[in-house]
Amino acid sequence: MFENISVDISEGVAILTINRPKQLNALNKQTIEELNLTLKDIEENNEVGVVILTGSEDKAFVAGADIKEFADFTIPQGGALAQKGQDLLFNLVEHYPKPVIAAVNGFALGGGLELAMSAHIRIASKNAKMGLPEVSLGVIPGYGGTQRLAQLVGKGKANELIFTAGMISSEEALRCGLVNEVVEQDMLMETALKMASKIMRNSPMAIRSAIKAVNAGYTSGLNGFQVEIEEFAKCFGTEDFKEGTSAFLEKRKANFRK
Ligand code: DAK
Repeated sequence: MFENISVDISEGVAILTINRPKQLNALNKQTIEELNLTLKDIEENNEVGVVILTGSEDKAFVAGADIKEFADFTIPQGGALAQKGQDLLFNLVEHYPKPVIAAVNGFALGGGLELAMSAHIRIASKNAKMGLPEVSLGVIPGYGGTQRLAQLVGKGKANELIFTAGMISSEEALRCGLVNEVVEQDMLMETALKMASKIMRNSPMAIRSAIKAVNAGYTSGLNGFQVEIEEFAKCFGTEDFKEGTSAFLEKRKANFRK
């Protein structure tokens, strides 16, 4: 159905694969739009509890924004595309109400690392290489990279990675907190699926609230503690809360709806 992505939904997990291997899965406008449409569709799909984002083949997750597309941009075009891209994809992923795991299977550079950083959790294969090389092209990260990298690894390390335009190994990414876990490449999807299945044992409504509360602390104008109180209170009115507490008291496993 789509030209640049494939979607595979099974057992509550939607695997979205960016599928432009000849361009190392570089993100062009069309791919961003296809991801946007698919994510919006999946948001309404009660059969899906977790989304996994990955890249096709074993060389790249996403090797950046498609350089051919922005090579001759003007200042207004750059600003418009950055805004549109952030709205259509990167902010959508960060605030997505279902957990999004990035399975980083190779190069995650520029816009590719920015996409992985928008996800809630990152698992990388050993061969993955990550970096924000934008300044080597005369631009800065435009899809939230200056903000999200600093949030994940701290300002000093983010500055180093951005200013040097260098790439780091998956092991270094693990050490600095950029990824949650590193595994052999042939274990990557299995590990992501295992994590998805652990997540799906829990209340989707509570997880949705947790996503809102955690993100609020990183959103200017919002007080994360206050949002936590509000979301905490809302939980007491949910079916999931009734099911979770009843299951505990009845000494059985909770059976939450997706
Ligand atoms: N865009 C387009 N094509 C790409 C690409 C990219 N980002 N990365 C790789 N490719 C293409 C190559 O051109 C090559 O195509 P052909 O020449 O075969 O037609 C093919 O993928 C295979 O790549 P290589 O031959 O280069 O493969 P190698 O193994 O030698 O090297 C590499 C792998 C990942 C080290 C190398 O491909 C590389 O350095 N790629 C570029 C990495 C990079 O600089 N990425 C862009 C970062 S900047 C914006 C918002 C955000 C951004 C921009 C604008 N606006 C809102 C306007 C973000 C910018 C970035 O992401």
